[in-house]
Amino acid sequence: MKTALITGILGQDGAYLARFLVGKGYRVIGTYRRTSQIHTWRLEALGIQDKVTLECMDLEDLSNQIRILSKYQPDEIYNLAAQSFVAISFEQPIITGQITGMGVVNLLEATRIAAPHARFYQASTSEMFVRVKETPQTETTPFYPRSPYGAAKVYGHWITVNYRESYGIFASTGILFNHESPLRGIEFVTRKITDAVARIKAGLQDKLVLGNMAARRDWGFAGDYVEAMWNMLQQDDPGDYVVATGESHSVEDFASLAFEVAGLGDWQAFVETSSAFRRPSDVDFLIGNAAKAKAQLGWEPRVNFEELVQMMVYSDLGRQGVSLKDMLLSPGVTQLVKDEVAVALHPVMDVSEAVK
Ligand code: NAP
Ligand code: F7E
Repeated sequence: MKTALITGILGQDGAYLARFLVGKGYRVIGTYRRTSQIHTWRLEALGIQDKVTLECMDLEDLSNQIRILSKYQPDEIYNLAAQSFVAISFEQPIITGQITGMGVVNLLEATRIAAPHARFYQASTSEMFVRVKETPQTETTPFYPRSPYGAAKVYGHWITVNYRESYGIFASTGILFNHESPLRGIEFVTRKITDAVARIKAGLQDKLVLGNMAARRDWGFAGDYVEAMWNMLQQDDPGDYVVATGESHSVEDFASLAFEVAGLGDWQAFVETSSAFRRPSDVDFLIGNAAKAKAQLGWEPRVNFEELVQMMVYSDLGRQGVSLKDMLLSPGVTQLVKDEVAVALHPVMDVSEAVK
């Protein structure tokens, strides 16, 4: 049985990756940082909280990491932990650099010292491109980050490449474009929108206030993207891979479709904008070219933009107690969407009749 260690297991990608690896028969060790409360809601939603071993490990503490890697001797290490919210990185640039940047070299050092044969995955990001030099972006597009988060990730990316080239560590990076899900953190724009849409539908809120609605992103489904991470570590050689859908939509497109899916009509009746949600510098337009991942990993996204919006809106409607039966039975809703809604909702609502 192979052992995988996932940092950031309590985050969105950590939970989906853990579900995927448990399904493949791995022993999964998931690490989390110490906070006053361990939030395991994502693992519970995915039904795997008792199928993984949780260990407290902070990306800032090298000695902690050496002890954990020595204890478990993982075959694969997935470094998903980070201060991952771009907006807050402008307010907390130093801690972002320490966790999202220096945290990577800590874990690489721990790997070199305590588990040098482990295969290592680093969560790189499209936020490294930003002031884009080429459209769509590929593995060879030059980086030009425009946030403390993006700058920290560029360091994390290059130090991973450096450990591969200097010490022969099997270290790969996935340059992932935005990926979302019903388990996305509520601070990110997609989930902020779908949560607000559900609350408006349930009569708990009447407005949604957003920032830059013209920003365009290449949005995919997290459940698809974690499979690409695993695939990268199964190759004969390590490498760097862009993972994206190749489609770009604006925040306005996302909001407009979300209100439509919930049957609320015109989004403009509910949405306001405020400079409070604008960033000192933003990313206007990103779109990825995942041709290398397709050719070498055989990876392709299964969930399209409309399905992604649907699964997020329906999950949030269910969380607010709105009946979903008629919506889920409508012919435009695919089985994939129904299945993910059922997963996201099973702790709070049984939608089994509607998803058969
Ligand atoms: P997420 O939901 O924010 O999860 C990140 C996890 O890292 C959280 O569980 C967080 O703990 C943990 N963490 C933060 N600081 C830590 C520290 N000092 N030590 C140990 N753990 C710490 O992010 P995600 O969306 O799953 O993304 C996973 C990774 O992919 C991140 O590295 C992110 O930067 C990167 N990425 C994400 C996207 C995307 O669109 N989702 C795209 C490209 C790259 P708490 O739960 O306690 O906060
Ligand atoms: O913003 C605009 C905002 O915070 C998307 C992280 O997973 O993906 C994520 O970073 C866009 C930006 O994600 C609001 O200005 C408008 O242009 O959802 P977001 P992000 O910054 O793209 C990358 C790939 C990562 O690596 C990151 O870890 O939406 N926007 N109004 C807003 N954004 C937020 N959060 N809130 C608003 O009200």
